[in-house]
Amino acid sequence: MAQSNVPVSAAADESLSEEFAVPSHVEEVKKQMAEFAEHHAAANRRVVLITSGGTKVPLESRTVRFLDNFSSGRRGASSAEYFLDSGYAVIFLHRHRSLYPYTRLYTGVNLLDSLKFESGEEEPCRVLVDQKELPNILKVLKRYQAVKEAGLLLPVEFNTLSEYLHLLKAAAQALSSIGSKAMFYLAAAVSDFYIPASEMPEHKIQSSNGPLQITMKMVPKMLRPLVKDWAPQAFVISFKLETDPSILLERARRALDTYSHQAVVANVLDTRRGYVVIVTKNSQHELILTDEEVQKEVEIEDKIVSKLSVAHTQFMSQ
Ligand code: 9Z3
Repeated sequence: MAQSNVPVSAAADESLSEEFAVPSHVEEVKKQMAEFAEHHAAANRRVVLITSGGTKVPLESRTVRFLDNFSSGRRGASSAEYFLDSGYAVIFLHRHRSLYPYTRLYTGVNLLDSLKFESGEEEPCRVLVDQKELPNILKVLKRYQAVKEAGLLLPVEFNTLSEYLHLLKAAAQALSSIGSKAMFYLAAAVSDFYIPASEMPEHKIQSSNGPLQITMKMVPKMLRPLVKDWAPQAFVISFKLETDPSILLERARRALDTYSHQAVVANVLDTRRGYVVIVTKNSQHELILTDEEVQKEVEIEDKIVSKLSVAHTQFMSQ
């Protein structure tokens, strides 16, 4: 593969360390991720790094207010399960409290409504699960425990935008040693804008000062250094979200042209659970859930992951 001597992305890389505080645990997490990746690659397993959830951007350094976005983390959490079912080991880089593999299936449930204790005088008595309240709990629990015991899922949390950016860089560097066995599946909805720490008021913004005007800077694009410098042999998938379907494919193609990675999963906010397009340099492939599939509770992530894992196999054999 042709590589330039000077990293194309040095500017993005520099602004990352200058403008975003480096989290204190980043080196420790990087080591964990590198060991995880090497262990699984040695067992001939592929490793996918999934990013998941939204980001919060603070408006004050002693933060009272922040800008957030809609992402629930469902795409990332359900995809993690399908990647595990397809034989991948998964690093799950997710926003704190966004949806999590397996537990996501029970987010609408009040735990206390699904438990009861065995009647009787004896203490301690046993607590029982009402399986009607937690559908498929036996199957899900078995799968969750098997994944955990086999050490196939490495969860890594982020809270702030700075943490996300530094942990993604650390992950990319940690996975570079396993070359094309690594996949990046960048499903997180990361803010494009932020207020630099040096320009942020320390204290709560006062409404008595009248209407608020803020200027935000552009968040550096991580895809460029990831593809060019940090993990140049990896199979890289980004996601493109729009609300206007008429510009979706053009934007997805533009991202591919700009970053030269392997594929973009394009989706529209309102239809994202049932329709996506996988765009590559030479193709575009629609994935749609039929009404019958929706009835049977098939998830579109099942289709996305099978399509991409086949494409990853082809990529590795090139
Ligand atoms: C996505 O497009 C994901 O599919 C969703 C999933 C965030 C829509 P949920 O978490 O939703 O299941 O509720 N992720 C990427 C969104 C994004 O911000 N992409 C950037 C862009 O479109 C490029 S990296 O410009």
